[in-house]
Amino acid sequence: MLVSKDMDFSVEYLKLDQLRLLQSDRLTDLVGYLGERSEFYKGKFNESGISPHDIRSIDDITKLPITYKQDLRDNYPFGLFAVPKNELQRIHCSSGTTGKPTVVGYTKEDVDLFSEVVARSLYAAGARPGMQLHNAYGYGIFTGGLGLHYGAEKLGMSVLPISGGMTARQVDLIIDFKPEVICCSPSYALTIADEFAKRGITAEEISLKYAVLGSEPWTEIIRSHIEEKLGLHATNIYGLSEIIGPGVSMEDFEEKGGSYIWEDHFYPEILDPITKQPVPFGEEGVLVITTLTKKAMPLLRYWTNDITSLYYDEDAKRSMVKMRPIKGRADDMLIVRGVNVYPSQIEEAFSHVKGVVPNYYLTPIEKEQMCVALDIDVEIDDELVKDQKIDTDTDDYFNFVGNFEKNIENEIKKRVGITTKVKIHTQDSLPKCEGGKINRILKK
Ligand code: DLL
Repeated sequence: MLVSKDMDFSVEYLKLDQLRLLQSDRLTDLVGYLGERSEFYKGKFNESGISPHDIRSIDDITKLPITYKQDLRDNYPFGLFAVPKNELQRIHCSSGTTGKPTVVGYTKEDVDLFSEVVARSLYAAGARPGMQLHNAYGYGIFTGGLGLHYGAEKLGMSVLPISGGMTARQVDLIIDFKPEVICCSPSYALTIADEFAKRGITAEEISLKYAVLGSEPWTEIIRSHIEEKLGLHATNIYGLSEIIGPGVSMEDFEEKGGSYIWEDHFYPEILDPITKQPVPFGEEGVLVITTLTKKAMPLLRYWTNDITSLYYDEDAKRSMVKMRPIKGRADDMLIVRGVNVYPSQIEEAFSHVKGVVPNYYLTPIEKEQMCVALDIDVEIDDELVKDQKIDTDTDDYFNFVGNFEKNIENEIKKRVGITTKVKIHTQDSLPKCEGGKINRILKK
């Protein structure tokens, strides 16, 4: 697909055998490159008795060692770089909150690649050259702000680099500048949507047509709230700083449901979290990615810790593989009385109870370092309460609230298999996302 004279996205439509040939060529080149230039991978190859010559096609990828976040930490800050520092054009760090950050370096070619995959992602999201992007991702060492910025410019869009926070000002500028596209975390898009609603501005009056949302897990209930309140197509963008940043995988605005992995650059595998062996195609496991074309800090089989599965969609426009929405990071999994639970599963259960507003927090209750219960605070739609036509200080209201909470608890029990204690709150009363990623798990 030729988007403009210097932008050609036709690789997204390659036939599978041609794609595998491209990936094979790129992987063999990469392994040779790392064997010559990366002290870290030379060591890894020696340890596992591999010679770069053993890798002849993409099917040999499972012979290669897995790279973990701990490898980046152990080699902080620049130990995984395959180029000298004077060949770098940019440095980003992970947004991790504990310990030293993980550091990622980019050559000029890498920055170009980053812009290309983000431009492709924006295009899949519905953005087109000439449109304006309201970029509410954080600028700074986080890859979201600059990543989307360069990608949008590459696509030929104009960018308002507003960054996250100061919601009232965000909304003022959306009203005045009339951008067609917005990007931010899904939880921050909800906050922006609430601010429009508070001002009495309806979806039809808002200029935005497309929202490019990611950096945290989200489900269909959040999508439908955002789409309805802002009157746009909301699509999912995935990525992680270690691999490049946003733009590893992207949903198409006319398809939704799952996102293409730009596998000409990022080769995906799904491994079993315990055995670390590939699972049968289509089954769930940990997403592991090999960067086929990066120069400054290529990674072989990087263990993202994100849980998903791969699939092909018969009606898909492009030929690349898709992944289902990330269920969560393996670290975010709660074990409630022996049952494994991701916050996204609770969020999904909310969508089966009419009137739940997906602003929620989970508090695991621990006894002797085991999670024995889960308390849930979640908001209820004002309209649903108004429709009851009952005073809030009456027994009838008390019963209505009790029944609503029970409905949610039952839905969670049915779908997730755990017993929870749900407390509902009036709309807009729980803390909102102020920009950036939200943490929905609270510690008691
Ligand atoms: O969050 C990069 C990014 C920026 C992606 C803007 C999308 C949009 P990190 O801070 O390194 O990078 O965090 C990466 O965030 O491993 C996932 O656990 C989570 N994550 C990112 N995108 C999604 C998504 C950026 N669409 C970590 N769905 C990843 C679910 C996501 N989780």
